[in-house]
Amino acid sequence: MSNLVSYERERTIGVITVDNPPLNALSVGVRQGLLDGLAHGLRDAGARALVIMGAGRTFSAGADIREFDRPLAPPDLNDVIGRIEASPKLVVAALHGTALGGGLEVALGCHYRCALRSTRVGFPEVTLGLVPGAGGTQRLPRLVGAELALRIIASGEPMPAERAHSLGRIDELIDGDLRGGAIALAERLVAEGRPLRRLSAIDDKLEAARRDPGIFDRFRQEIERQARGYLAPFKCIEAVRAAVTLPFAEGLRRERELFLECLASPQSRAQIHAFFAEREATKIPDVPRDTPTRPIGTAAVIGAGTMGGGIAMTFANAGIPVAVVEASEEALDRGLAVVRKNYAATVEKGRLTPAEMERRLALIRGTLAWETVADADIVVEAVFEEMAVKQEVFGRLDRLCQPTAILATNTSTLDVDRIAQATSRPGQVIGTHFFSPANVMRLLELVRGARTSTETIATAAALAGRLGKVWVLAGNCDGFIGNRMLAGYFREAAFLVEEGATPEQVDRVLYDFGFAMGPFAVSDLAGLDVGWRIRKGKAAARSTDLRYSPVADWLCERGRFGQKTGAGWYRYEPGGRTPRPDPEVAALIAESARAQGIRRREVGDEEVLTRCLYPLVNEGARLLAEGIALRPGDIDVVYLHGYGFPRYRGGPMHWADTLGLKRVSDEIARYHRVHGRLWEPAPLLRQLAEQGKGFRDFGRA
Ligand code: T1G
Repeated sequence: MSNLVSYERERTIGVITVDNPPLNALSVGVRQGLLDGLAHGLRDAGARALVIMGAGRTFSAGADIREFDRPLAPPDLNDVIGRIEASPKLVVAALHGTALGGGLEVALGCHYRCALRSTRVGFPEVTLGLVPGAGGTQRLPRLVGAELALRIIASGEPMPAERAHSLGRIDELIDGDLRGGAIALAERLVAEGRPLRRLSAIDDKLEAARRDPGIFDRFRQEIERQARGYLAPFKCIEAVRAAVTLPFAEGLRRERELFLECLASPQSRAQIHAFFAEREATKIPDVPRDTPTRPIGTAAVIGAGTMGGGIAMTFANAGIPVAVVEASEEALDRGLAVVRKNYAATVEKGRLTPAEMERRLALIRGTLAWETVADADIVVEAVFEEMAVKQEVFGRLDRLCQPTAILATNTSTLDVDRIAQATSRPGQVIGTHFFSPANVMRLLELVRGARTSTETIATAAALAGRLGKVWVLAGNCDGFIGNRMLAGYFREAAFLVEEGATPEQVDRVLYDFGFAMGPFAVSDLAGLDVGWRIRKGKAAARSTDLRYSPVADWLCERGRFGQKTGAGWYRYEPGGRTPRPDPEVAALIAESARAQGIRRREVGDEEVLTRCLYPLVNEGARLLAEGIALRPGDIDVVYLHGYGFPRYRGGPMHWADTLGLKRVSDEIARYHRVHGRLWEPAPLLRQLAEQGKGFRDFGRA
């Protein structure tokens, strides 16, 4: 037996154990080991039945995703599962941890399944741009019916074992010793003479769908909106439809066709890139995994505004008691009322019980007494975005907080080092840039100052995990990673409409690319006054020789802040959120063009797309060269989780690689010739392009 899969018999039950840390991925060695283990069990005359289980923390997390960038080596997982299912001896799958993807498909090839209650089972393939490729789309419908199988497979969501048990996906829940429980179950099934339940041969559960083939089109319509632009969810529907309309063997062949089509798609490569980039982002070269961290038992947030309230909710959602400090009773009451309203809305949607809402609210303590921060292990400042205000707050916190407390700033653009200088503990100061709404958006930019200690970084990273955040470590600069890159995106959008495009054309192009909203609709949603205040703060420092579009300022001067005032780049019906083109805005844009001597012209969609997205790539290359971002994948993670970049494109840097950096670099050079200094190509981008490389090669020898 290989060291990846072992076989031993206990009484009359042969136990086949997969041991491929950390997650028993079904690598080629494991697949071969399963075949060998099965053959051993069938030869073992003393074994009347078999159990298949996983060692370590989980049954199996599925196929080894790292094998997907090369031709799939034999033995094929379908063959392995087919042999398990055809076994003349009864086979029980014993599940714990996560039985996902191919792992769950192996379990479905077994005749019975048992699991610890803590187990989660699911088909996450669709989140990788794939469909289950080893019989999952053919066997699951035969177990739970086509309609439920559609939802399970196209959602990619794992399911707790108890719910799976109620649906018949798991036959028995085991408490305590899984191995012992599985062996006992196998012995009982044999003693009772229970049949070898081969799902490939059972199709009574498909009758309902055969009588109502409309379920597939209804389901397609149901997911149309949120799966817009994605390929895999719709291929999942086709695979399940094949289970209903074709004999098993043909259905399996159809599934394999769909799987290979998805595997070869740029969408799957992008989503697999995102999967690994999210994990790579948590590896900081000078902050190893065993860096000591400080325990975070209690927190405090300074400021109960939109950000402060959302951050407080994030702590409460993680079960961490949090004090919220405000300057006035009125501001505090307003902030806490918003928190309660947010929770109530979640309860309304059925995603939180009233009891759980009260439990979380009880963890949030509003106060005007700054002394409350004295026992906090971390304090997150979320006050007005003005340096003087933040420095005053940090000086006060430094005096009031316990010596070991971490002082975090939620600033979105200001200099973390200057904030840290207001304290006697710069090593314990870090940027924690939450994205609004903080209790919903998963991205957290951790910003290391020049003197932020590795222990502080490690502690903040561990906390980010507890808060359910996807975090990326950024160096300290104006705008860190995300906002610094975003400046060019909005700048070019404003320039394009002065040159002849319209706000609705620009928004449509970015929407069609895959963003939920284009730049003008986003600005109206977020509020134009936010950027206006920042621009006014920097007006003195702005280079006068660089093109600048005043239209956004003009809109703000007219009180057009966006949806909240009923008008911004678009106008809105009272209480409405549908953007409507506004002739008044078109006139302002034309006036700005005239004042700058810009001759308006027809602007094509391709130019709109590249003029808006290439600045992200160009600035991203600069961030890499400056060390503000450690990896191109880190930048992609920021944009996927913080800015709604479509996941099936992989993020701006991955997307640029799919275009080829030579093309991107040449087009940026052309824009540089036409539009001047703002389009100065980043040296790293040009260098990679000249070497025929991609960002994927950055940092590799
Ligand atoms: N293949 C290869 N590596 C994997 C892996 C996998 N399936 N799953 C995790 N890893 C690596 C991961 O990159 C990280 O590496 C380490 O393991 C720990 O992972 C044929 C086609 C199971 C919920 O999509 O969702 O089966 O950074 O940090 O937080 O139909 O891992 O340490 O070097 O995520 O405890 C379907 C993917 C595959 C599951 C555990 N399966 N994994 O989370 O650990 S396609 C999946 C996860 C398939 C079949 C189809 C999570 C987890 P490193 P981690 P975790």
